[in-house]
Amino acid sequence: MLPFFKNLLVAYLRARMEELKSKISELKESINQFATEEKNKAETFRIRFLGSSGLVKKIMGEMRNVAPENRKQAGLALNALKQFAEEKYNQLKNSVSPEAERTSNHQDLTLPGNELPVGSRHPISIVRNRIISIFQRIGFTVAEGPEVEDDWHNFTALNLPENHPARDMQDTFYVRRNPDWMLRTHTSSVQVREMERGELPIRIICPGRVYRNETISARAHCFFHQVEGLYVEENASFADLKQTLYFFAREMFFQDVKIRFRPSYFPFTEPSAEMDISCLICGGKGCNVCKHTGWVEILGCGMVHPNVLENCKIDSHKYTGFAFGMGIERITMLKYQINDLRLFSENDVRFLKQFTHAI
Ligand code: 2NL
Repeated sequence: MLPFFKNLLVAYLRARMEELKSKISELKESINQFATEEKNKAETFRIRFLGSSGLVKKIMGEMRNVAPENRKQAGLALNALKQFAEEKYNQLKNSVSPEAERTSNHQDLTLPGNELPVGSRHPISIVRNRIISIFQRIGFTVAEGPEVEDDWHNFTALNLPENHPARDMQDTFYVRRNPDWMLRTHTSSVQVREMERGELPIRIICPGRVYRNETISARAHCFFHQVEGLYVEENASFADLKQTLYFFAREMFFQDVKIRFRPSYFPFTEPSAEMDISCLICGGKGCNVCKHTGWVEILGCGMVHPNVLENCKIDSHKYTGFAFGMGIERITMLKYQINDLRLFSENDVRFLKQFTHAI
């Protein structure tokens, strides 16, 4: 062959070889990048690359165009490509689809669980329910009544004198249409209704929302929640009151809690007292919560005033009774160390979420 033609042929074959090499590396790249949303990944791959009209088969045919001295090199490269494609195929065949993985029994039980978006009870509800269940265990039942009350049930029957400050417009929300009506200022009104029914003895607790005309702050709100209790029977005594409330404090807070009673005054009880428990935070040593006294006040109580019994047509010579009242917000604040009353009515999810696992 003439040297000129020979050179031309060599250049041509060299170019074909380079072309084949770059085709091989392109194909290798697309094998590597192979991804599909199709269900049968491995089979899709096989048809595209390894099948009788697949891309690997097709590129094998290009061997024909390769110069004899390059055949070995081209053959090695093509075999390597085929092997690479087969490996990828086996890998696809053996890999488990995420769908299959999700439904298989072979799950990694050490993985953290998926958090379900569960709601939570309001802390006031949690504490109210606990208070109710403690008293239910010693024979009290729940009584409920209207939130809009008349003067008799909210004030007069409870021995509140005509000029008592609680009756003032400043402290009580009256209904404009009828000044005899108001939003109840305590759930004692429910207990008055119960005493009027005249079924004795009485052992009830009255949880519910009550209203006071206050400027809203960290320590006061225009509504809050109360649980009041009433026990009326022949021979009910102050000792019974103490033991009942002692049991309550131990169940509600902790078993070796200490209690003390301080004399107090309420128009509807005589004698009246306030009950303190040893500070939950410092255990009585003195801290900010108990203002360094070692004690925190949790409720007011006393023996039902004879006038109240008589107002409800109960013979005060035959029957005696004790009563108590506590603010659920106060108990909740002590129990969970919450320092602002407004948190209870703002419904800030960051606050409410913290009670997801409380019961
Ligand atoms: C407090 C104090 C108290 C009562 C509520 C009551 C009810 C009737 C008769 C007599 Cl029908 N008393 N309730 C008695 C003493 C105290 O509540 O600090 N509440 C948040």
